[in-house]
Amino acid sequence: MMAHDLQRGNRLEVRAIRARGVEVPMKLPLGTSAGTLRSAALLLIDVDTEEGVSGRSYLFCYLRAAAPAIATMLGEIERTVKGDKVAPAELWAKLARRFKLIGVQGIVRMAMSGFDVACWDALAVAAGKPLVALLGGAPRRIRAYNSNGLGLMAPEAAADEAEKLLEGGFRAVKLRLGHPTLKADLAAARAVRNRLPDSVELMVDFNQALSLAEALERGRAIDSEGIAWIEEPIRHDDFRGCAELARALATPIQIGENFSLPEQMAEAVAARACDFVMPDLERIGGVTGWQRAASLAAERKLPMSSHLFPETSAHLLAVTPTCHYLEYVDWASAILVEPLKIAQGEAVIPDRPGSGVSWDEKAVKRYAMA
Ligand code: SMN
Ligand code: MG
Repeated sequence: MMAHDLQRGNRLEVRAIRARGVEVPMKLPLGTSAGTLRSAALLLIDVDTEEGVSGRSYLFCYLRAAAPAIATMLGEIERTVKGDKVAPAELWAKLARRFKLIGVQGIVRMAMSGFDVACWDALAVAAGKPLVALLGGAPRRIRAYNSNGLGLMAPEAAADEAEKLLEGGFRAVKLRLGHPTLKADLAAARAVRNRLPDSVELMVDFNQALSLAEALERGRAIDSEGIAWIEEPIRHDDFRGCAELARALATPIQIGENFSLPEQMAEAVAARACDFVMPDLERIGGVTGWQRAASLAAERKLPMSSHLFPETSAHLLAVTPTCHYLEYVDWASAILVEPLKIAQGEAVIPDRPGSGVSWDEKAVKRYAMA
């Protein structure tokens, strides 16, 4: 009903899409089992409308080389929707038809998602409401875990870093695992768990490092270590394997950052692949895709967290029936006029029009990709 009203009342028309790449250093390196990241390649998107309102979003490109490729896809999106009404669901459908042959996946889907998020921002700005209000909620605090740093590292170094990550009042942090041996994973998890107060939750993320047999073995070893969830222990799309782990292990299995659109999430959920879900804004299909993902999670009563993009995800989690945790990373803070605030370990949704994302142009210039 709301989407319908919005589209009827809304007069905005797409004029142009601008995209710029920046590479911001991470304060703490992110050492995952699939490689170490020391900087974040972000693509900043502005959707300009004929009415003078602009909507903004950013994408996390993983690889610097992906930024110009995604920008090129945004050029194709602009050619496809220029002059159309800013009606996200209709724009998504039109673009999905346009990209049917290449496939709505990979960077095509990321470009579409980034465009969708910027369109929703424009609608909220035009309505003079925070995004959360446009979606039927109200600004509130969202419990967050600190996901900066805490990569694959030696046990004592990990424990030291984990302690520092509690600054800002965080009561949950995430440790990356997937060391060469079970022994090393267990040592890192134990060192961090023992250093943190009992009231602090500790999640672990394998980034798909393990075979199913290894995951069963390491999962059983971790089961008695007081871990809040085991994330992506095996290939992200092995839903049968994930379901076996979810059945065998006491610790909840968390997946979702690799769900490609709500359709794939529906397959995972149907396979009972996990206990918790954590869709990613740029892979689930932007705000439009997130809303369907939230419905799927609600139907199955699955606690739902976010992956990256804490600024927009905070608005979305506030209207997600099974809202669980916001994943907090500070990567975009370097180029935002008003970085997302964390108070007592909770994200504070800004009470101003839109998502609150706007560019600090001086910083954008400093970190601009060549
Ligand atoms: C992650 C996120 C972004 C880049 C690499 C790894 C990780 C997470 O899986 O969930 O934070
Ligand atoms: Mg992860």
